[in-house]
Amino acid sequence: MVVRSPLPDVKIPSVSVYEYLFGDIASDDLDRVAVVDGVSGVETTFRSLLAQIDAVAGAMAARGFGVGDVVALHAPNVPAYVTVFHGLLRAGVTVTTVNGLATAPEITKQLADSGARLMITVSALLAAGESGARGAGLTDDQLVVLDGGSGAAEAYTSLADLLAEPRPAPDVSFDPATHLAVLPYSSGTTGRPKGVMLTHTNLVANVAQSLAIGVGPDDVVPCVLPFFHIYGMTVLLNLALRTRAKLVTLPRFDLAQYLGVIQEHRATFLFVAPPIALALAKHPLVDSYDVSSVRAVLSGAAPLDEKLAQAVLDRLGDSVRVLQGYGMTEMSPVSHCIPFDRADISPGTVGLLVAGMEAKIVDPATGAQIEQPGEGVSAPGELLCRGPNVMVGYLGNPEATADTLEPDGFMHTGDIVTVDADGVFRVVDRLKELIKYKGYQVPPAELEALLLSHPKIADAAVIGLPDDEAGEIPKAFVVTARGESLSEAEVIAYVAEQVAPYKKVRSVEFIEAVPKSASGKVLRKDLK
Ligand code: 4UU
Repeated sequence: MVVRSPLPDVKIPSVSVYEYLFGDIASDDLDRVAVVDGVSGVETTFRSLLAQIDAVAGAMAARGFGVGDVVALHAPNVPAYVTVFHGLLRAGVTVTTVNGLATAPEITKQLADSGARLMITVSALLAAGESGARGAGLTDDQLVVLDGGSGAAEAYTSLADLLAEPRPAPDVSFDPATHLAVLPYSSGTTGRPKGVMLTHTNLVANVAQSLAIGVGPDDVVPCVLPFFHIYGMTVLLNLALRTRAKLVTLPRFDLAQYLGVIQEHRATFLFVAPPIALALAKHPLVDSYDVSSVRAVLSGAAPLDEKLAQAVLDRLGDSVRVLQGYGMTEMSPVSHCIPFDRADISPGTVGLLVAGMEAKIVDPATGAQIEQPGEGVSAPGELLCRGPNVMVGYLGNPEATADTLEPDGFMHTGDIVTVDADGVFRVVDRLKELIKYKGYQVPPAELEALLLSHPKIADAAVIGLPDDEAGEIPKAFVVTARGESLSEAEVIAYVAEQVAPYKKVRSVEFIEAVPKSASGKVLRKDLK
């Protein structure tokens, strides 16, 4: 049986992201504050945001960028991110969003794979951004440094340069149902990071579907989860803009600064990953700040333990709603959430399918479909989802696309779930190899390939080890080459030099042989 969303259908207009977010903005909203820089306090109204988006779109068009071009955006959460991201989309450009923690080789891979013709970075990330871009063959005039114009970034075009040549936004036309808005990278259910093809309609649909979360025009939303990741992009950036909430940007997570922003700006809706939920529940610093303005905390990107959800409630007070959302980059990302007004749903669950979504639960061993029970809870099985927010496929990778998307449109999530008679889902396990460190994706296949490139390593496998603070930490099992010797510290250092910090191997065990199936697949369950 297919489980359908119990929520009323929402209208998904066939328009661009820009048109959906801003096309019908009320004149009363234009002078309201859209974005606040959480560090400097500088405010941007909707009027000024729209003017800047137009100017960026115009400058991009004047430089020859439009439909068919890919531009990489490599920046932390700053107000300029909002302007540039939407300026690029408005110009018809496809944006590939790059993790601010990525190393130069990681950036090079993404730029080359996505075919990006321009790299937009900031001076704080210039070292990795510059060498990553050069590695992919980009020249200096294909690099923009948003806050450039001085120091090491002197030579590069800056955002001020782009805004100083006010040109009207170009007239671009494309079919929102097929034109790619963004190419975020995700490893999906297996292998290395791949470009996830999301159309304008995918992003529009997912904002419309996420309205159930309950963000509104009176909300103040601190944006500490990164905009480059699909959670930050859809649920923070786009949902908050569409609902005319106020965004407060924070470039990195620092608990004191985050709490300070909550207090100073009277934040109401917190979007977090489980490690921030843990800090809100347990950290002594929370007592030193006034967080009484908060009315909801939504956790996503990794499992939120029921007890931790309760601890957040105990700390922040019973009138606060603790919610959970679930999804995947490949679903733009939200497929499930606990709607704000459904206080009957436990925050230890991921709630209901969002409007317009369908799900199947399948026994991974037999392929047999598991039925939704008339009462009680179903048996666990792999979740498959179908809906208007599901990706077109992986860029240039038809095999991975075919492995993930069924011909009937259902997509494999690689997560094990149960559902009850009311349509409430619970994520109980992960079938796929992906490791989540503080909600960040760590693809084992990528670390295994790196380990195998070490001359003293004959074979290797990486799994996620449960960890109270991070959720999971990457652990490597290493087979040392014959006659060689290697220490745990050497292995850790070798990986750490080449990957973003959150991907570091944090524990190593030396073994005789990596357990594998007859077909050569690593038996990760045996290692666990
Ligand atoms: C157990 O992390 C994301 C998306 C996060 C998101 C989605 C809807 C946040 C808020 C929201 O409302 O995307 P990816 O692609 O980085 O990682 C996807 C994987 C899932 O397949 C699952 O394994 O991250 C895990 N995951 C979760 N696991 C995501 N959310 C949850 C969750 N519980 N709530």
